[in-house]
Amino acid sequence: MGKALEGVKILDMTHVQSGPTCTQLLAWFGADVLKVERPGVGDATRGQLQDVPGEDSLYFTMLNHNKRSVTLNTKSEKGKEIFVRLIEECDVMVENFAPGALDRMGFSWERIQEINPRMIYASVKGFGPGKYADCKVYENVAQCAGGSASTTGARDGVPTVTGAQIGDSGTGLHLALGIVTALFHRGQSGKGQRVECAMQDSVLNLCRVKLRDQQRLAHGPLKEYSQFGEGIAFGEATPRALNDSGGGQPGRILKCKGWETDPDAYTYFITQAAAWKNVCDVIGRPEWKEDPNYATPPARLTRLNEIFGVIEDWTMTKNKFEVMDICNPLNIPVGPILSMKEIAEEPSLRETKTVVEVDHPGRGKYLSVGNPIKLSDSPSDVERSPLLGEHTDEILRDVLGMSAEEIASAKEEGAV
Ligand code: CAO
Repeated sequence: MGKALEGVKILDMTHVQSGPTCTQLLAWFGADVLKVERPGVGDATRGQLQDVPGEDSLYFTMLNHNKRSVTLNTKSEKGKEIFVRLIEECDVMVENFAPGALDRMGFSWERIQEINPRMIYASVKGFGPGKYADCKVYENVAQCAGGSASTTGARDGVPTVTGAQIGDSGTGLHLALGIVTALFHRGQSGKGQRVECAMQDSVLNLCRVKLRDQQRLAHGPLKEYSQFGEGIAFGEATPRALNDSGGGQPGRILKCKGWETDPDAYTYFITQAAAWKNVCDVIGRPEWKEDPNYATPPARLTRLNEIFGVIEDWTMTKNKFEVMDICNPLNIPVGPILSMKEIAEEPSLRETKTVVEVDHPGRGKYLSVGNPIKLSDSPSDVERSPLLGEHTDEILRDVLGMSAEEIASAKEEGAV
């Protein structure tokens, strides 16, 4: 079986997390991703948060699977010559340098189009055009500027960033979709185009339900938020709502057996209207099924703290997996709070290759997250990340047709 993106060549000028997540996804789908790195330096994450001294960090290895690494000094004259030839040979160029970095190197979008009109040129930046366009941006800044932090955390606590890397990996995902869309379009038009994703925009896209709530506020309080039932007035902006469900079905994180000593002994419990009668039976409150104070969703909204308190009295008698086993067959949506340790050890995630073990010549075996997008006819096995410049000779020879002498001379000049 062939891979979906076989034959697509990606000139990968990405570093850190947002760009590399994008090109890693494309590599998993079969694209030939040529990661360009500065000679002797490479992607800064190779050396960041190192757990095995002197070896590529997990930060790097887990974001750069299935790629080939070529070292190239794109600021030297010879390096620029080689870079132009790579632009001629590739279908897509991806970068997430600080604003203007590639222009300063002499490779503006106009110049890239001149070299290869079929090129799809994809960039991640912190902000879109406007007054912040020149800013350097990292994950948490994007979470703050995209509306996530102001709507995450406890109402009376500080704005909070999430563990999910929605600014970096989230933007990488958006960019990957932009690239395959542009590739599809090129099939008809024959022309490349520019694809740009701002981290602020991507975070906001993932937070759109909070902008929904901002507009609902103009028409009255947000009744599914706990603070409504607690009689606390709403302000002008969508508030933080701790673990309240983001949708129309009230939900909370509740303690389970063992919570006193296990920080992850919790379940997420949703009182979906359709399953309400089953909830009443499970928690030993069958009378709530007919009681007008509890029988309908609107009646329950002012009593959520009491209702979830009673449900929690029940969940605390079971461990989080027992809660799942009991509720699932009754169509009550619940989910255990899984620790990273539990996820790493979960057999079903290993079976689907969502969690994979990878062998690396320097650091040995480590766990990674495989491709979460499964295509029925296009397998995507995870291959280890490349060492710095591991494929330089191979790429210069096979992709650009350079002779051994030319490669040796480029090395002598410090261009590769
Ligand atoms: N040869 C020669 N020079 C190279 C090179 C190569 N192969 N690869 C990179 N460089 C140069 C760049 O041209 C740039 O030089 P100038 O500053 O002289 O133009 C320099 O290396 C470093 O680029 P940078 O400014 O992007 O790096 P930084 O560490 O200072 O900033 C970051 C990092 C992430 C804040 C910034 O790149 C950025 O804002 N990117 C866009 C937003 C983004 O993706 N953020 C997510 C970060 S986590 O995923």
